Amino acid sequence: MYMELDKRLVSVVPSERQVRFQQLEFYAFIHFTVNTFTDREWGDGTESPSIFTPMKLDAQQWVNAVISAGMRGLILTCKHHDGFCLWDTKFTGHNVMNSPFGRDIVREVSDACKEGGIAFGVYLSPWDRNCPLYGRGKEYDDFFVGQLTELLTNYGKVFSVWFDGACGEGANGKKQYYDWERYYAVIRRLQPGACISVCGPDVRWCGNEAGHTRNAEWSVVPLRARDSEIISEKSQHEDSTEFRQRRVDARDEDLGSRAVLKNESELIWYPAEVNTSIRPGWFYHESENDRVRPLSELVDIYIRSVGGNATFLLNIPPTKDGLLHENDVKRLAELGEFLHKSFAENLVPDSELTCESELTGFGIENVIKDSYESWYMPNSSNADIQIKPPRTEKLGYLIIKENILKSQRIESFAVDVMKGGCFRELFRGTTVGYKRIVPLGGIETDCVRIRINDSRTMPAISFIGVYRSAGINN
Ligand code: FUL
Repeated sequence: MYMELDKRLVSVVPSERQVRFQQLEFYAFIHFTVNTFTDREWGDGTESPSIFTPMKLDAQQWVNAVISAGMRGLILTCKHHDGFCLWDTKFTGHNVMNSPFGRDIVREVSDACKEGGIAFGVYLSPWDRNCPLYGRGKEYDDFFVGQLTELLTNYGKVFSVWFDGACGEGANGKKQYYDWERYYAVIRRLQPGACISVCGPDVRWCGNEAGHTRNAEWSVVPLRARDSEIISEKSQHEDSTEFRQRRVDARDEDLGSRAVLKNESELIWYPAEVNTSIRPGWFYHESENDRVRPLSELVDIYIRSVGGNATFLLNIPPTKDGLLHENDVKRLAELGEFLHKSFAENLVPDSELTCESELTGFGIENVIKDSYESWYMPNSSNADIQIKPPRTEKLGYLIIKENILKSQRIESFAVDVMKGGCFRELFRGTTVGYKRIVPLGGIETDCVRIRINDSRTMPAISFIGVYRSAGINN
């Protein structure tokens, strides 16, 4: 019934840079500026560089903590809304070199990321409350492009340029019309491998900062906005004209079902990123010293984001010393340990794998390889896959991944486990996409069945993983 539509939908696939980005899965945000010293969330641009004294700053400590959590990248607020720059820029004196600290933090962090083998990304706030050129059109664009050029040429490879659309200028405030297309062109020229996130064409803001996720997360969405008025009203994130015309609101619950897409002529691959902080604020506040999110909450967000076809950007704010607080460091290590234990050994390679549907040339055994070269495609949009481990096990999680080079196809699936000689449905899901993690709650069984109930043409599965329960949280 949907054949023509489905064919069109699955023709939308990610760019190479989007695939590489998605494979990072989980990466850190570091919010650090004069706000850390003024105890605020938004600076007003009048802060003196003399207050910036993170004398114990150690970028390696940050990177080690990030790696311990299992994160694969780090995005640094090189300039937040207050305009204070964490690097040695020639475009403004309002920068770290004129503070008592006097060292180029972007240099130290990007070097530490390189050494630690994780990706490095830059957050550069378009809204700048210090720059006198802000609100003066091209003059500010020239300044902004100059800053962008410094960041994208002097600090090695960048995986993400994170553009924040927040702008708190009131009714009489300065109005700057950003030349987004020009910014994007500079990024494509200088760092063709970088994704432009949030106010940009490559990675979509999930629509909230609390860590909430959608039940069904689609990467294929309409190009244009439904109503430009509503989108700028509902979302703090403005973007180019094209962006403002987008027919989806970042906060809408259903962005990509067939019902939403059926009358859309222009579609794009635009995957979601979930961003939230490990603490109540984006910046560190002494009064919130002990308010680090509990492990169970972080695990839950991880499972719903990384395991829900999104990426997870978790903010950890350094203290006035320039170090991550010991509470945060401890929590990150706990999270890393949890993830490590929970996904320690995939039982599928030693299991008996069967599939009721015929194959179209790609073997079911390929789904243990987790590579886009080897995958499995049943010849119909429904399939039952059975996984029989050698012995009865208590199971923690199941992972299914689609080969996103073939777009996102699965619309609905279910997971059953064998109990007392018959299958019992344990989970009913919607989308799979890049990755779906299904909690199995420690259930004891010797057979798991995945039922793909509906798919936009034949499902292309690139990986299946079944894991023993680590005895915590699942
Ligand atoms: C928002 C900003 O206003 C916050 O300060 C923070 O940077 C967050 C990630 O984005 O729009």
